[in-house]
Amino acid sequence: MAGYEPWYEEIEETKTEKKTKPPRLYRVLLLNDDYTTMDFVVYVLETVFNKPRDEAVRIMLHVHQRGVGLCGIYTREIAETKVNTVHELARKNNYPLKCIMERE
Ligand code: TYC
Repeated sequence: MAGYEPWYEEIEETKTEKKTKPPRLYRVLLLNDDYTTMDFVVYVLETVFNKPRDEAVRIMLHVHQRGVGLCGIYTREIAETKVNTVHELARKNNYPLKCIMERE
């Protein structure tokens, strides 16, 4: 085909791959408080963070004993959505549960 040079496309593709930076990642953390029930925290870890029951219990107990615990590591939009979902669920159920995100 006139004017079609397949080797040119390959060079362009390689350049694109090199320029694409990996997205920034954020840790999503749960904070302890004296009022939220352990069952509710386990429920949040299962439903919002997709943790199996045994891991959800382990994370909940870690937060209860140490004050803070890691729920997962996500890109910014996903981390923001998880934090908002936790706060919405907590508010609807009258718990003061707090969730924060921080740069990896
Ligand atoms: N400390 C709470 C209690 O004794 C349980 C709890 C665990 C609350 C983890 C919040 O992120 C939390 N009922």
